[in-house]
Amino acid sequence: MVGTEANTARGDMTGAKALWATLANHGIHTVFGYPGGAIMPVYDALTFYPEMRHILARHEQGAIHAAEGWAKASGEIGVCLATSGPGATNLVTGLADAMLDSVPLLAITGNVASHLMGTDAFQEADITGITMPVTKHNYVVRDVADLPGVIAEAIRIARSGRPGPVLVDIPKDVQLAAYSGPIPAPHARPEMPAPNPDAVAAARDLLRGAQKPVMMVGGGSVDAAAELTALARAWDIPVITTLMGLGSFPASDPLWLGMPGMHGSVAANRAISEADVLLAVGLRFDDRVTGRVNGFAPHAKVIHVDLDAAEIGKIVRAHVPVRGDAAVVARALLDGAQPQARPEWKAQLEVWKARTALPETYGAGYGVKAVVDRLRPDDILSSDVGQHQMLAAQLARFERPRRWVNSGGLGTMGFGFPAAIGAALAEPGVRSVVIAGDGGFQMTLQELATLKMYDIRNVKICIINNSFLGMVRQWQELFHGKRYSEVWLGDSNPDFVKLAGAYRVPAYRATSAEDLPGAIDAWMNDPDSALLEVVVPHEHGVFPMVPAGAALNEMIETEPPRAPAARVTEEASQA
Ligand SMILES: Cc1ncc(C[n+]2csc(CCOP(=O)(O)OP(=O)(O)O)c2C)c(N)n1
Ligand SMILES: [Mg+2]
Repeated sequence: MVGTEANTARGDMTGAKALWATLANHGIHTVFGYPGGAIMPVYDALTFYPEMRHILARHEQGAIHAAEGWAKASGEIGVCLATSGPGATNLVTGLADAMLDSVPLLAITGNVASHLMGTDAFQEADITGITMPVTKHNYVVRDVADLPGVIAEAIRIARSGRPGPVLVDIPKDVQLAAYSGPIPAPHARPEMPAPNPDAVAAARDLLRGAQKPVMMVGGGSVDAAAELTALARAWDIPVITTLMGLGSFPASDPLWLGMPGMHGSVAANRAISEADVLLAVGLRFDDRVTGRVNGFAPHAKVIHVDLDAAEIGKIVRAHVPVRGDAAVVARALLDGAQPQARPEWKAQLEVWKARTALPETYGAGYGVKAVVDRLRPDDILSSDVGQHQMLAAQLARFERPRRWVNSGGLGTMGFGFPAAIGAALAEPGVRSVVIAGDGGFQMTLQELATLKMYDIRNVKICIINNSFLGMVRQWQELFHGKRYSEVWLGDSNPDFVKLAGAYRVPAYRATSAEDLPGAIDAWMNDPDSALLEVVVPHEHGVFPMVPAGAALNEMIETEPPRAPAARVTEEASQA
């Protein structure tokens, strides 16, 4: 038995050692975390498992976003550790993030000893109570005999079906207790249930009769990219990729229409508004995608394919519900594919596609485009949250899945940089590029130290510095009479180049279209991880934009002429 071998090689087996042995048995060799009193036995046991790589973040939020970045780039489960109380509560944002984006994640927390639980002991927090709504499942392990089995089950739950975060809370005495049982092997991945053949046949019939079909693929389609691409080409159906689905269909294919929703492309939003059949795969119709729901796809019969039955019909009526794995359903629909000549629909789509305004003058969009144009197909692009994120999603051209790492559902500022570190560790051979805003970068910038500590050399950080909480400023400009309220950062922003220097991370700066190419070259060619600050004008907006509460076909396609500058902005431009 594996447990017996481990006993002789590593001294007496304890709950804490059994935890590491179980992780190792599951092929897990990298974890992200931060120690503390209630998880000290686990950290002590770590010294007996040199094959485990523990990445010490500088904040538990950094650790969990790095674990998410690892998972989003590789498709493998991300693992993070924290101590009780404040350590555990610092994981909450990351758990909520992983829950909304269906990220397979295992979070392990220490807790106070069993006899102290419920007494308001030092650093005690009811973390299973706190995280119940933001985890797929969570556990308190009360008996050491259960510990390895619970870890194995938690990994299975996190990975299987629709993935998600699972938290296991382990009281300190359970970590220390002697363990004499076996170390479990991984659970076999459960077979996906076959989709209902009648539903597949009904979907096929709808596609056959469609005059204006469109396919829309989301985060649940990334591992079915090959099958879905073959399906779209075989039926000759144009494809829209949501923010979470970017890369599930190659951007270079003429059938690609871009991203839908609030900052989606003209082609994607108009196509949805005109379509007669919408084949939606692995997506949950987030309100940022649908706009006003009763104006969403008003002419379309909707085929909704999803693994999670709870998503089907939740927001948008599904005329043909198909519960199943995206790849399996795509293969089923590939049978009997009938490409049809639809010259009018194709011609209309080309007209809309031509209404893609690329940024021509120096600004946030110009800077983002200059960076994403330099990406190689294998490079991973992460982003933080805000205008720069929407610009990156609009302007990057992904050819394959799992190259785009962002916080889609929760919209977590501070996500991008630590996620890029996790992605860089998952794939040391590729460049892990992150685009962040001057606001969000300051939420997790302490992870610059993590880059240094592990000599991580493939992270390229780009900060689009518009001196504002730009996305909120844009809403205030458009919908609050340009009354700028608590969004100006300019005077108090750090010197980002000096800041990087303080962490001994090489840094470069561009302030104009003229010096941007040279700065990008120097930054990209630097053999180390490096930071590039792109200083841009303060007030560019992101367009197209569907105002909150409007329907997709009510989108504002291009930036409206500016109203006279408000007082704070005058101050800003003098700064
Ligand atoms: C943790 C968190 N707090 C607040 C917000 C609300 N929010 C969304 S975008 C944004 C502004 C982001 O500013 P910055 O990072 O500079 O990016 P920019 O929009 O300027 O590109 C804010 C405050 C958020 N998404 N996440
Ligand atoms: Mg900003």
